[in-house]
Amino acid sequence: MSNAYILKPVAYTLLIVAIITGALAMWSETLKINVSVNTGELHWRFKPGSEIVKDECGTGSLDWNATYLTNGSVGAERIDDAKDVGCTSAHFYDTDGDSDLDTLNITIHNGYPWYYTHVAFAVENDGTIPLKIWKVVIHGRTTYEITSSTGMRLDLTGDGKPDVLIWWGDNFGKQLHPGDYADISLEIVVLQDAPENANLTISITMYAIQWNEYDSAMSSTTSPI
Ligand SMILES: [Ca+2]
Ligand SMILES: [Ca+2]
Ligand SMILES: [Ca+2]
Repeated sequence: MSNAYILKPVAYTLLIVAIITGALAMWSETLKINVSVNTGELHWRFKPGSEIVKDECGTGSLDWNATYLTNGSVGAERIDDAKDVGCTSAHFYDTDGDSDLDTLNITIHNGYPWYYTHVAFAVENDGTIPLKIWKVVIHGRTTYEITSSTGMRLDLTGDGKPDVLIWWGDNFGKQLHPGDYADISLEIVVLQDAPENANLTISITMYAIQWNEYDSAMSSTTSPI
């Protein structure tokens, strides 16, 4: 038997062993991915101390008369025989105890037809997500804009005749980043058909929406005014 004949099967055997050994010795290393989603908070509130009332109660302010309403225009003046018989109060409240002011109560005391008042305030984003001022629901009516030329006439007694008129400063669609705030104001006029000795209440709810949903939300809605 020659040496060449003997070595040949040995060489095959070594080769096979080498392959098996290589597979067993292959190193490996793993990478892990942990997914954690921490959501932010969409939150806004009335800015403390921001309320400004034109004919504030207790100040002795002469009343304002909605003289220009005969032309359908916003605004008022103090007529020559102006008196201080009506007044307006506006106060913020935290109704759910979370330390954020969520409600603004506006009360007109001893109002009468053509009595005019103006209330300004600020809303601020105290959350962590940018938001846009979306819509407002006034006495059950949803609107996304109130033009200064028309305002919104409200029948608060249910007799089909409007009792008050509201104009709203148009900040709808304004974007507020966390920490930002925006000034908003509304004007209220008592109309001729308002009843005497009545306690009329207007409920107003404002809505904010996350900034990136505003366009799609608006595309599916139309303003009633
Ligand atoms: Ca007054
Ligand atoms: Ca609150
Ligand atoms: Ca009415």
